Amino acid sequence: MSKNSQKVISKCKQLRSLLESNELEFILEAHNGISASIVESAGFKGIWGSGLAMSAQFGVRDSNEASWTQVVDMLEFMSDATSIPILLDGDTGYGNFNNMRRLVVKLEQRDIAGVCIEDKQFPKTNSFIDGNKQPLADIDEFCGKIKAGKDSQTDDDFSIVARVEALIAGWGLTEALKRAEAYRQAGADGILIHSKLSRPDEILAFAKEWAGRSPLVIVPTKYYSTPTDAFRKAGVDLVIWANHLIRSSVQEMEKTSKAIFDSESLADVEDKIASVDHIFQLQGAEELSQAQDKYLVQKSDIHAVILAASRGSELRELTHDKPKAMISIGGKTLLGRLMEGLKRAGINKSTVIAGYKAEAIDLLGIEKCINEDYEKGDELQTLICAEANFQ
Ligand code: SPV
Ligand code: MG
Repeated sequence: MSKNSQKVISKCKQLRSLLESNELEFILEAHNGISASIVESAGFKGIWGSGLAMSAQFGVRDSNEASWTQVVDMLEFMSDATSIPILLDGDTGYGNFNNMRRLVVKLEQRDIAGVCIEDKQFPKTNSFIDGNKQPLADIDEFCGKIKAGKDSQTDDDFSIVARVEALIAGWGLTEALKRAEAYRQAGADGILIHSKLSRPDEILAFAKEWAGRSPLVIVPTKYYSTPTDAFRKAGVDLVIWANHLIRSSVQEMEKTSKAIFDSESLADVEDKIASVDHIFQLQGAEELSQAQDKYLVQKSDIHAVILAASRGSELRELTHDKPKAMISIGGKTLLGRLMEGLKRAGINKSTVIAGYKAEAIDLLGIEKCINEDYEKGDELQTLICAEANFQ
């Protein structure tokens, strides 16, 4: 299939397929543009826009201290940097049904494929901080929020996942199932059942009772040692690895900053960190330089040739050990002055043709050609020496 006839599958459709596929699927947390593109490069089919990770990278708490528009602005960078779908951790929807409606509209505008909202109250706090003290939302109010979100989406494939916090808050399996069923009936495209236990028992019990009524999503942060196959067998549809890039980058940043501080040098860290070229590559620098070649007519395309081969014997002893181009006037050589003038005119590439005392022409950053026959004083011949630099 030619490139142009390839059908691009919308991000909303891609996320919906992950939720509804018959395979167990996985998405990984990202918290900014570069981490999002790393998730995609690793091969993941989707991104979790984690509230914990995004608030952490802003340096604030996971308690709605970052405003929802700050979150959405960051998501835009993440979405622009990638071609896989993002499921936003939308906390409680940042308010009531009306805030939820506006959130969905703004997410669709920025090509975010779906949002997960949790049945807690605004402002929420992370489920792993005093989970059982956290008040849950009223079921009917939360169902209204789901309906309002579904009624606001313009793309049928935009997904709203309802996150059940009953197990986190210590309300038990029956309450969790009751809530999940109510949210399913309100129109949720999937149910995220969350747990803070280090064993998967309550999640597996939930999955058994849920019995595939709608796509089931889990976040095994605390029960991480459970073999993934157990989730597969339990009929889970989507696993969210929720915070592992922010945690790994924090650990590396701490190590690197301590090493640089302690050693007052970069020598020990240089080969332990990503190269500057790798950062350029992740930023897509290559594409920009191709685009520049295509669209930007630059003065720097102009290549100057400076003929500096002759001695300038009229200047006698002044040119005893250097060509006239290297005579200094007011602390600056003639050649240096000329190069500055070229730079000011936007001409950054020059070839200097040296001959007499060529070694004396030692200005930084110049490209030098030598005319061995400079004594003939044939300027055309001098010019020809630069021919190779114009291939
Ligand atoms: C997040 O990644 O922000 C989540 C998942 O909500 S958790 O932190 O496990 O609650
Ligand atoms: Mg969160």
